[in-house]
Amino acid sequence: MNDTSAAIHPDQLQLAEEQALLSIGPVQNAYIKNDAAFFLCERATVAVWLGDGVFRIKISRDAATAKECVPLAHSLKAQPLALVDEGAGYGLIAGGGGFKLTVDKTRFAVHAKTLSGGVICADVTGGVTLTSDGGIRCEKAYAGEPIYGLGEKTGYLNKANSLQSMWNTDVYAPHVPEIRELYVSVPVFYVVGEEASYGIFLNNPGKTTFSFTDVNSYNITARTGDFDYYCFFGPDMKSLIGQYTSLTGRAPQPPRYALGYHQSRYSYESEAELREVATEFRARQIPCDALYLDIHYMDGYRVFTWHPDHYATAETTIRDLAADGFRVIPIVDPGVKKDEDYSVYQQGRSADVFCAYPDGAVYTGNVWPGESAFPDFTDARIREWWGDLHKRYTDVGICGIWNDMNEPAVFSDTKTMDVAVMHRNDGAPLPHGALHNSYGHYMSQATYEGLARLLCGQRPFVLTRAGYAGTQRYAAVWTGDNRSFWEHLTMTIPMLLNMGLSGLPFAGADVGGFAFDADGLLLTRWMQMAVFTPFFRNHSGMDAVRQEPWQFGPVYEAAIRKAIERRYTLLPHLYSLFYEHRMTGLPVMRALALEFPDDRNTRDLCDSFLLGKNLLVAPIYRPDGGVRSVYLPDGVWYDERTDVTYSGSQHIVTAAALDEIPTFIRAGAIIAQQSPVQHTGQSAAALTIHVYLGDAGEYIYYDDDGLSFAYENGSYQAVAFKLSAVGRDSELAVTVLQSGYRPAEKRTVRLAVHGTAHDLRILEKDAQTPPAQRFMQHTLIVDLPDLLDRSAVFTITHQRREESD
Ligand code: MIG
Repeated sequence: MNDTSAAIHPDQLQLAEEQALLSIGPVQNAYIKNDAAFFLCERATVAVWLGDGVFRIKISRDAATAKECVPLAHSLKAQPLALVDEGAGYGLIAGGGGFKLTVDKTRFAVHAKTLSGGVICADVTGGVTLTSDGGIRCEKAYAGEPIYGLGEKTGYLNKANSLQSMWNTDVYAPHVPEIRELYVSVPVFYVVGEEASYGIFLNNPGKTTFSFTDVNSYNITARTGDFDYYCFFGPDMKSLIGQYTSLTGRAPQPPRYALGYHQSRYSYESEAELREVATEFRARQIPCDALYLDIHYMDGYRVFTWHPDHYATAETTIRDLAADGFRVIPIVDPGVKKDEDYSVYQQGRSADVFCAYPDGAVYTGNVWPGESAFPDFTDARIREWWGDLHKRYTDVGICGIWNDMNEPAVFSDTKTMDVAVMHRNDGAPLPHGALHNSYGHYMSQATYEGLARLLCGQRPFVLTRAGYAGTQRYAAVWTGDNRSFWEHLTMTIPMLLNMGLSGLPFAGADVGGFAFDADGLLLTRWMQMAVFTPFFRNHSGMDAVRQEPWQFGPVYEAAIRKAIERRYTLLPHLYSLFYEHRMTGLPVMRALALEFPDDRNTRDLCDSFLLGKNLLVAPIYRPDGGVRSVYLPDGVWYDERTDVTYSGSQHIVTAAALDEIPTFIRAGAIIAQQSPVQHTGQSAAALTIHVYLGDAGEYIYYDDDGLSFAYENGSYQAVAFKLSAVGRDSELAVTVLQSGYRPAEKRTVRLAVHGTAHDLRILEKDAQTPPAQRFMQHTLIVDLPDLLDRSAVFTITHQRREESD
């Protein structure tokens, strides 16, 4: 019925029932206790904390406590409050907060204003309500500003006019715009106004909905639990992301191999097949750092086991592949097969680790291994138990784990665990329905922390399908079962951009598409785009055509090799961007709206993106002809392929042959690149700092050993570059910020100066003789072996060629 027009037969159509909403009533009492203000309303308690540029409001049907439902990386630093009775309302201010809240007494509502009176955000009067199905709803005034964030969602970039819902779900059906719930839920969004912007983070891992479809207001509903939200504000989206990630945390520096090219398939079914794939990569000189083991490596899909025939000598294979520069990353699902003879199940039963109903009966659900029990990752003791099990992997040389099915997915009508199951939740038990969206997050935490303990100082790598706000602290995320459709190549861009804005910098989609059949052109164009996405893994489903880089013949293979090599040349830049993320919270892959907030043309733009601040990627995302339009924002832009420049604030048309990727670099850019390698275990022969003249710019180059946690104690190298104009000339200031690491291997270090004039010359300030310099086409190349080792200032002059020669 639902699949035909009968679904919209007039007799079938019923208007969605309006929720009965009940105001939480007037404020009956207000007081300050410790660092919070409490407002006791007729039907709810509201607690308020004020910090610097941020406030937290927790609306509870009963007494409110300060405890967060999912702990944050850093809690809000609450400031001492002053509560003033102003007649119709209360005024609430904090010392250095820079803003004031006004609380309406008769029909509870909060207005947040800056001290100069500008409205930050405001509840509509009586807009805080209880829903008839047990939820809490908050409605705020809205003027149609663009909305960004909301994590992993289909559709385009700007979520204004949309309805979104958070409930981690395993969605194999095609990811179309009307699908509102995918694997990851990050309940954060930004309202970006022309003058000021604010963000709201609702820390509630139950089901929550966000509706931006009305004209003068939007509303947010939490179906279970407290309505516990943070509102932060700032001049622009960058400052909001900084605030959001200072609460929920930032991603650690990934191990370098995690940024290389990864190859996966459901499944490489035997050691022989896995070795064959590895051999092809090296024989064909296509760089690759990791190979994945999907569910067939296990014995009857029992996690932490090996298939007795197909992976009987896994340890040898893993060591051999490691010697050839490949990491092997096995899949681990949460479901533990209910099998009395299986040690993990036995241990789990005796250690009492599985999710259970309030009466103690263990919950089981059907997944790959058949009937299975699910560890209760909401409990620290159980996370530790699970983490320790990974010794079975680390003992054979594994250092990265792929977590799948952790929504959790269950093959049942509801697609997930029974919501009545009671989680331990570190001593504050809550039903699954109230914690659902955090299950995958806690599983990633357990996996990450377990690996960190077992790997003796090496950085773990965890890839997860499900996640929540803060999962960036533990795992990279991939976007699940997309399809080999051009539409999905296109959709990947806004999806990953919003994930980045939602604090998840390390994300990627199955390159080439998971389900359905890719072809050579689609795979090539998708690879070319994915070179610039933070996580870069080709993965495909069991009944889809194979899509390793060589599967569609030599012409496509050559184009794909070139794309993957391009990825490897960009590794120093990517690595530096993860450092920038750690310092600022900014994503690696960025919406143009983030970097060019004053340019209205960037508001909805998502057919291109930036890698960092200045590298604009305009992938070919349709099969028709390799030509597209590109919007270049304000500034001067170099076509990276030719160094031809364009002035910005205009659309241009660009063509890209099968092996080309349209990329544009903004004048003022400084970007570190290296010569390609076959995998990150090899050291590059050359490191080049590219400088694009024509505007001012800054950059921090970052490097460390790529493997250990020594960077946390200063064993890293950070060098700041600052480009500025001095009259007609340019000056490049190099400042060593940290010199606690230096690569062991010898390599060439050089500057490549790109300019519009063909007559550049470089001289170190106060030096007698200029360094040896040459031109490659129009680019000035200067070998400077100690460029990263000492602070220096260079002058780049423009002079006529006759004089310089
Ligand atoms: O229900 O492990 O998204 O990447 O290959 C399918 C098999 C289970 C879903 C993952 C996909 C993986 C597949 N898994």
